Amino acid sequence: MLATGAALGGPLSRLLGAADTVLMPFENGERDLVAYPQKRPLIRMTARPPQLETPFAVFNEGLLTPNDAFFVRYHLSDIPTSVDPGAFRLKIHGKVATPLTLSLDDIKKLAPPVEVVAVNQCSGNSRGFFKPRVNGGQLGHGAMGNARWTGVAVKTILEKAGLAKEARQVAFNGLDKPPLPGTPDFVKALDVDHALDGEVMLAWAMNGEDLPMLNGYPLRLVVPGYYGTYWVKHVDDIEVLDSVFTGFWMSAAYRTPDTPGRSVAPGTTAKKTEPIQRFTIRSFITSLTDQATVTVGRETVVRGIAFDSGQGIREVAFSSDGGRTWRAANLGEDLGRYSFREWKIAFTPTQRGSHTLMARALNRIGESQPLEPLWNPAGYLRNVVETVHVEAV
Ligand SMILES: Nc1nc2c(c(=O)[nH]1)N[C@H]1C(S)=C(S)[C@@H](COP(=O)(O)O)O[C@H]1N2
Ligand SMILES: [Mo]
Repeated sequence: MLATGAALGGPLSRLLGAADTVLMPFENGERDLVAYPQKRPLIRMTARPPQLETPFAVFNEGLLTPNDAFFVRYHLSDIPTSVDPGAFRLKIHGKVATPLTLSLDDIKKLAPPVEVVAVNQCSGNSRGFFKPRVNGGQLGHGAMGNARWTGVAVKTILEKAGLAKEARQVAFNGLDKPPLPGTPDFVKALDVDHALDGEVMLAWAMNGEDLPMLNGYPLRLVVPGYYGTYWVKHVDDIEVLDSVFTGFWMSAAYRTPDTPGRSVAPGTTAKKTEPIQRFTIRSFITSLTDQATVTVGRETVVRGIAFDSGQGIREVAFSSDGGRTWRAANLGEDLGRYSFREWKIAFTPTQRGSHTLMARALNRIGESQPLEPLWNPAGYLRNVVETVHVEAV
């Protein structure tokens, strides 16, 4: 199937009804759907390293994103494809009283496991919609997922090692390696206070099962409310530093303008930047896709999801007239403040023709989504109110 699709070329294979490509709604949006180990067919953005996006329909199936549908993001091509759980060791070193070398069994026995339902989202999720366009993976809305994570608080590990007084940041490194000596290794750092907050954890399970290899087996960092770039996969090295970490992936990459809204005028650059931090607040309609048809005079229940950086969703407003009037949706089950929150609302079109549907979330500290997109050079943080056009017949 796959070889045929590739040989025939995308548009033709779509005509023939082959299900092996999808078209994202922006320029150069054609992508292959490819199944990797432990994964169902996902939208492939790059092959080396694998970068896979979740088909958006998955977000309407349930609040937790199944492991085999969860997106995959890597920077470096030398990624682990198998890890021996018996031989795996995690090192904790640097500004600590007692450097540690822990096996997976040691780690699982450190303390009763902690659990959180939390969204992992790439900073560049939805980058393909930026206008003007920006460099980087041209992603749709599928570089996010919500899972129940089980593991040990990083606090527990750091306290076992004993932090030195001068400890300032904690750097996390994983098993993936740069393909060439000159390429900087993927290492991310958190301030000590953040690493000690009891929420940042090293997870070994996702939705009750071992992490899929492509999502960081056997251990990954979970940083609730923060962009995926901090969620280091295959973590085997934790170094406590007495200074601010200056590696490439903190000091040059994954930075946003140090301006209100972390945005600049489209097409311009920022004078000052800072490391990317927490999620912006977002919401999506998941039950209806663009160009779907609805029936005049018949009630349609519109469903969607909302999330923010952990303040908690207070309200989701829904509009079926392009933002002229809004009604509050009903919020669904609360799986915790870092989770997707479901919302639903009844919609009965009274007139034939096109309807512009929108959802806009508000959180407990008054943050909401802008009606006009904000812009930054790296294409991060998109959270404009999204629209879905449906046809009432
Ligand atoms: N070891 C390692 N961890 C990593 C990365 C990486 O390149 N290497 N990419 C990060 C980025 S930018 C994102 S968005 C998330 C994606 O997590 P996922 O692949 O499990 O969906 O992993 C993060 N952790
Ligand atoms: Mo990312």
